Amino acid sequence: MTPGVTVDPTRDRTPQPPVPAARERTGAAGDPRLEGLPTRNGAVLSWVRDTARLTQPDEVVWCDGSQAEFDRLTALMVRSGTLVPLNPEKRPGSFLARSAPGDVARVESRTFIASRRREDAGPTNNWREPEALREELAGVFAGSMRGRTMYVVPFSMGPVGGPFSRLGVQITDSPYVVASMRTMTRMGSRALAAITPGTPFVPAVHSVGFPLVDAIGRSREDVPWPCNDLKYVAHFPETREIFSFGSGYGGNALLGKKCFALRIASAMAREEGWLAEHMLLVKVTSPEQEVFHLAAAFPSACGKTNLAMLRPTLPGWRVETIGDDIAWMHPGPDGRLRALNPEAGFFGVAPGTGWSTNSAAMEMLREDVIFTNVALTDDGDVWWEGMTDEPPAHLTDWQGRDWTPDCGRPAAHPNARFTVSAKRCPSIAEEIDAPDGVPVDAILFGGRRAGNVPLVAEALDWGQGVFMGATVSSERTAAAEGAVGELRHDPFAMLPFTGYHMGDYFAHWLSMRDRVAAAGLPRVYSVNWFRRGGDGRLLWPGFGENSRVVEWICRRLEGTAGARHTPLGNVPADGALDLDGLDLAEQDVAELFALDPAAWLAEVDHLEEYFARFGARLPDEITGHLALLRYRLSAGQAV
Ligand code: OXD
Ligand code: MN
Repeated sequence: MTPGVTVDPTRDRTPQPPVPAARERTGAAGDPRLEGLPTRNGAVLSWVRDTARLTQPDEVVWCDGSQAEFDRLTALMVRSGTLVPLNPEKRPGSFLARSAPGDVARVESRTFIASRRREDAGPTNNWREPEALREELAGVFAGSMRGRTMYVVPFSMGPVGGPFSRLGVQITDSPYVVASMRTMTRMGSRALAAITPGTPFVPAVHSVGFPLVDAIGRSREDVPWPCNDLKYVAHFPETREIFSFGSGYGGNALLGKKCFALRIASAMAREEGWLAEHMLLVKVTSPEQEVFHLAAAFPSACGKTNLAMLRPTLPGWRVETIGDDIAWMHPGPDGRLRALNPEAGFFGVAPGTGWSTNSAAMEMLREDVIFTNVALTDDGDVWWEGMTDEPPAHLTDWQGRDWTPDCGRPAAHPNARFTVSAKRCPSIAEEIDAPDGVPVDAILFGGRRAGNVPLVAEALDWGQGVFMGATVSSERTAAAEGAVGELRHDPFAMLPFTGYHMGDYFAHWLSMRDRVAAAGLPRVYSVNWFRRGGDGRLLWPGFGENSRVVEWICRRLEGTAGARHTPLGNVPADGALDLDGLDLAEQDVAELFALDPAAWLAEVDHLEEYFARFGARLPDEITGHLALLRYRLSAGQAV
C-alpha cells in the first residue's frame, strides 16, 4: 500500500488563499519547481503543495536535520519568547519552554480514529467517519498557517534504511515541534533521501491553529506558545495518515511518537504480522555475563524511564537502555521475536526524576535538553518536584509566576517533560542503532495498583501472558486529561494508543504464537511496584531495588529460580527473590504477594463487565482465561 499520495478531495473545495503560499523555494502560490527542492518524489511534492495551498503559510522550509538548522530554530524561538535559554554554565545547550496552561497533556477526548466501519475502531477509540472528518479537518486547517512558516520534516522511525524502519514526513508550523522531532526521530536529509518515488511514507500534518493573519489580511501578534482551544489528533489507519490541530504539546504534536509509532503502526503491524507496543526495552547482563532483553509495558507516567535506566542495587547486574516508551517487535528470521526502539530520544516526565530515584536520567539531563513546563531557578537552571529533597527557596514556576515552597502550588506541572537525545543517556546500549533490533526474552506488564496485583507473577504460557496484558489496569496519572488516581482499565498500556478494535488487538497478540517459533516466544510477567499496605504505605522500595525482580525473572529464564503456583501465575518460591540487605518486614513481603480471593473475585466481575464491551470480537481464549481464574479463585486452587 502506498500511503500519502491521496489528495483529499475536500481540499480542492477550499477557497484559494488571498495571500501567496509557499514562497521559499516552491515558487509562487505553492507551485513546486523541481530545481532547488531537496526531493523529486512527486507524491511528497504534491502533498506538500496541497497542504500549503490549504494552510496558506508565508513560506515553506524543508528541514535537513542539521545542527545549524537546530541552532537557527532555537535562536528564533528565544527571540519569540517560546524558549528561555538556560544558564550555559549550569545547563549547557539547554532551554525551557512554557506551554499555554490549557495545552499540557495528550487530549484523549479529541483523539480520533477514522475507519470506514465504526466497529473497526472499536469501543475504546473515538470513531469518526473518514470523509466527514476530512471535511471537518479541511475546514479547520484552511488558512491555519497564515503569517507563519510551514516546515517539512522528513523522518525515519528506526535507523534509516533498516528492515523494520518506517518513514514519515511531518508538516508543521511549530519550530518547537521541528526541534523536538530532530531529537526524537532520525530526522532530515537522510530520511528524505530514503523516501524515493514509490516508497511508502506516513504523511502527518500539524498546525498549532493560531494563524497570524486572518482571511481578510488583518495581522495579530504571535504569543510564546500558540495553540487553539479546538483540538484534533486525527488518524486514518486505513490510508495511514495523521492530522493534528490546535496543540503544540508532546504526543499531540510530535507526530512520530504516539500517532505514528503506536496508533498508525499498530494498524500496520496487525496487517503485516508484527507488534507496535507501548514498551520500554532494556538489555540486562547478569554477573555471569549472560545477556537478556526485556520489554515492558506500563501506562503513562508509571516509571518507565526509571526502569529503562535502572541502576541495579544487586552487585554484578547491569541494565542498559534501548528504549523508554515504544518497542516495535517483529518475528525475526532466527525464529525469535525481535524488538527495536523506533525513537532516537526521550520525552520523559520530569517530576519525580531525581538523583536518588534515577541518577542515570539526571546525568542524561546535564546538557542539550529542551525542558517544558518545569520551574526556573534564580540562577537560570531548572527544578521540579522530586529533583531534590529540599526545594529552592525561590523559583519561577511553570507558568512564569513567583514561587516559594509555602505557596501551595506545584512549581513544575505534573506532566512537565524533558526532550533529550538518547545519545546523552549514560546507560544507552549500542543496540539502539541495531537495524534488526534485539531478541526479546521476556515481556513485563505493569500498572500502578495499590491492591490485588502482586509484586511479580509469571504467566504459564503465551495465552495466559496475553490475558495478563489484556487485564492491566492502573491508577490514572497526569500524562493525559482526567481525574488523577482513578483506576482505569488499560489493556497492554495501549488504551489510548491502539489504532483499531481492542478485541482484534487481543486476537492479534494471541496469533503471534503462530508466527514465532514456540522456543522463540518471550515469557510474560506481570509486575507492580506500587502495592500499598493496609496503612497506605508503599510496600516496595522500587527504583534500583526493582533489579531484584529483574534478577528473579532472568533466573527463571535460565531455569535456576524457584517459583510457586498461584491462581495469578507463578510467584517467587520462598527465598527465591533476593531480599538481602533490604529492610523489609516479613509482613510487608507477605502483603506484596497476598491474594485476597474476595477482592480478586470482585476484580474478575469488573473485568467481565469491561470485556463485554468488546462483544463478539473478544477472543474466546480471553473469556476462557477469565472463567478459569474465577474457578481457581473460588475453588482456592493454584494455577
Ligand atoms: C507518554 C505517554 O508521553 O505515555 O509517553 O503519555
Ligand atoms: Mn508513553
